Amino acid sequence: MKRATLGSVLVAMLLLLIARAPGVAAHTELLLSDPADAARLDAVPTEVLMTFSEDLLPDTVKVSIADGNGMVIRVLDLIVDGAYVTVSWPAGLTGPDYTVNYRVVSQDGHPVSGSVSFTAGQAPPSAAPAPAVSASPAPLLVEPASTGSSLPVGAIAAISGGLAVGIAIGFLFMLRRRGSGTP
Ligand SMILES: [Cu+2]
Repeated sequence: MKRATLGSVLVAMLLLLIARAPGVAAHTELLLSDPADAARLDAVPTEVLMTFSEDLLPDTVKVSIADGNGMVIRVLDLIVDGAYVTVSWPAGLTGPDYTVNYRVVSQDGHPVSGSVSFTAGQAPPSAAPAPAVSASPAPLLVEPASTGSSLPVGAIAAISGGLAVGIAIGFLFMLRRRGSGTP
């Protein structure tokens, strides 16, 4: 009885610890952004505006923008005002796919990261379209390796040889029985 009570107290304490662990409880989150996530724009924006649910520690805000062509630019030209972040659009990115990655720390000290992705403008025309049909199809038949074939063939021969001997013995027994059975 006493042991059971102690056990349940320990379980309750453990659950409390898990609930208080960073990352489990709800912290700062991005409430909205402009451009919005999954937006489709005609041209790249001059700024990206992000609104978070809590005031941020200004020096902790890190933003980078990646395009779909492998370029990632860390944006240093940004303004943090309470829960608002204004990011100036950097030069050097090519569209049409963009991902804005952010990492912020709110007043409670917990880091939160995430991203906003959108498309802007048209995809540049591809210089060399990939050919749809291959000129030389891959061979369908593959020759067996000469080194590996000798052993299995021998094994098969031995097995079939043994089988033939067995059948022959069985056949002889049957003939003998039939011969002894007839008067
Ligand atoms: Cu938090």
